[in-house]
Amino acid sequence: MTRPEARWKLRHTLIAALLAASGPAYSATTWDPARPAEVRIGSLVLDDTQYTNVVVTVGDLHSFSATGPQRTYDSFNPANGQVTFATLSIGSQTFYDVVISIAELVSVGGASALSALTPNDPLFASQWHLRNTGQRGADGAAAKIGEDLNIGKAWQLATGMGIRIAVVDDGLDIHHEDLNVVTGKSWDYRTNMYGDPSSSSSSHGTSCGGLAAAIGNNLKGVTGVAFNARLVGYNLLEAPTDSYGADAITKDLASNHIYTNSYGAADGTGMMAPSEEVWRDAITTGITLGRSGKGAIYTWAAGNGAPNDRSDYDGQANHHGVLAIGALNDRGQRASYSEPGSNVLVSAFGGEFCDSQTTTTTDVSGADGYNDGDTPADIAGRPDYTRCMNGTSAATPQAAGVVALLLEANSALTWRDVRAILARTARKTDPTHSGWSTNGAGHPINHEFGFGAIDALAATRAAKTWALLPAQKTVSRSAQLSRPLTIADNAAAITSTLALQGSGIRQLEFVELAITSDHSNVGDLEIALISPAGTASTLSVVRDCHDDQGSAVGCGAALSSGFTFGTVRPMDEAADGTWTLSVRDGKSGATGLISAWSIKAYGH
Ligand SMILES: [Ca+2]
Ligand SMILES: [Ca+2]
Ligand SMILES: [Ca+2]
Repeated sequence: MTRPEARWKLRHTLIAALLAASGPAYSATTWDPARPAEVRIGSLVLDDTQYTNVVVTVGDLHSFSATGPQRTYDSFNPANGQVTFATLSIGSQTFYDVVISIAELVSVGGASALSALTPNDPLFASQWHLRNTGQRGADGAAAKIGEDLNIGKAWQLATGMGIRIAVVDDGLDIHHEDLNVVTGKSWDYRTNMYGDPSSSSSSHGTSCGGLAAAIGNNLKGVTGVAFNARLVGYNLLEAPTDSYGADAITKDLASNHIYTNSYGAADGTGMMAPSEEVWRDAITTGITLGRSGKGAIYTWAAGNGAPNDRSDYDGQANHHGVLAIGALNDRGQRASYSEPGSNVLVSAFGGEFCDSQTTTTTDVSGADGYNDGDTPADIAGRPDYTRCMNGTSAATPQAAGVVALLLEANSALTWRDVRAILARTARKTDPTHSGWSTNGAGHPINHEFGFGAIDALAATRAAKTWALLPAQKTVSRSAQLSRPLTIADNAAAITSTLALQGSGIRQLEFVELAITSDHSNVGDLEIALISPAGTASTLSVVRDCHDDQGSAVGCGAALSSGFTFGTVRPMDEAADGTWTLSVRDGKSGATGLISAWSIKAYGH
């Protein structure tokens, strides 16, 4: 408790400091200069409770901002006794993000359970992925109430304030009225310099950016998941070289917290697509050096190639350093196009197609983009917005937005903590789906959804009290094969085992499987890795591959120089024990041998 004299001094310091700044008028928490001892707080969030008309005396001023963007909530941190006010009005002046210590609590007017925040953005009501009230799609079918990110209450805890998200895509409309873009820090790969990454056709990135972080509560357009986060745009897809691909995901690494990536290997072909070494090196740099060593977070689209494709065939989605995101429709089912896979961490909402129900977000301003103002299927009279964004492309920036909430709620989280929180707090969506099982650590898992639908409230709450994971351990082991394994043609599965002891990993985070085989058509192969606890990760299924024109072709000897799969499914299981590789050739004709296989376990 501060002594009275000191309090008087601090109060005068505070008021003088506040009055020296300037900002637009806004009514919320108020301070009456005639009663300088007291601040009247309209609504204060602590844990799961909102307190109203809280009157406190001020101990110390820690910081404030004279300009927005403002928070939309006031919060009390019991750990340090500090209150953060979204806005504080003194007479006609308003200040933002004012942080004080409370000297004394004078009175509390009321208390109620935490309520959902309803942003005032006019198109929020159609953003079913944020609040699913059973909105009807273009086909007249109603969405399933509650199948959404569960974010309304989470916004009382965090909104992405202070977090910067890089949208790596085909561009970003940096002049859009509803996007908060950091000035001068977007990159144009057409000229390979800072500049304007947008074009008349950069609809995809502009829609992704809005899903992640369109400005919320500004009486305009839509609401982003992290509606107080800021964006930069990198138009990699305008010049998609390997070196630019590595550059884009490490650009301004000291300033970006999250890189959201809604692109990847060709969809629908069934072909294996290894990642490039320069790209893997860039991810390693990002998760090692980003966020002052806590690691940048990479959200990655699982892919839209179902039913013929799996995300397991995508060497980027297989990387342990990315969070692969699947897509759900407005009924909480896997979207028809969303690729299943052992690497899918969690799912967000992509909808199906524009003639049924998709997501509503920002579009390239004016007569460009998805909505040119004259597209009957799209939002009439609002050419700066679209209701036709879909895909794992739409789900992935939603995940990035939720990650921004987590990082605001707890800036100490490493990228691995973020992955663990998303997995452990995910909701078991489409619970009667036959693919659900429980892994050895008790987590529900499903190849089609990962650990389930992202639950923003559960994740944000968990972030606030999260005990950081210990340092990561890794261990690699190769199977000891006395001779190459023959895969019997169109026959029963063969198995091979690998004993892992002394890893020191009590809780797995990720497991890689590398297989080298000369099999001449990998599309004949069903491949699964079974953990010591018995959790099976399907990594390849029998299929036809397709070329760019959609014609059936062989899948080729894609394992001839080795290929690395990845799985999150054994998360939190112990690593030690017997790992089993199961391989079945399900088509007669092509044959081959497995000459080597190995695993690399990541955990703690
Ligand atoms: Ca808005
Ligand atoms: Ca437009
Ligand atoms: Ca065969």
